[in-house]
Amino acid sequence: MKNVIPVKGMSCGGCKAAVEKAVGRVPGVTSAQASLEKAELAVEYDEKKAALEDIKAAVREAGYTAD
Ligand SMILES: [Cu+2]
Repeated sequence: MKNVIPVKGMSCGGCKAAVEKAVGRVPGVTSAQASLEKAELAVEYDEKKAALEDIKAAVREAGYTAD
């Protein structure tokens, strides 16, 4: 399953890396690519193991806003 989530609050490469790392740790996530320019996160995951809400929660725990 692929999804794109709007993420607010990323302002540099460190933020991008932090979001990707946090989401990459969610079980079932196979790919996480954040874009500073678009203020979004492209994520691929196994929907049997991870829910979109878990991914958003990981973004929020890292300190950013996920719609
Ligand atoms: Cu930053």
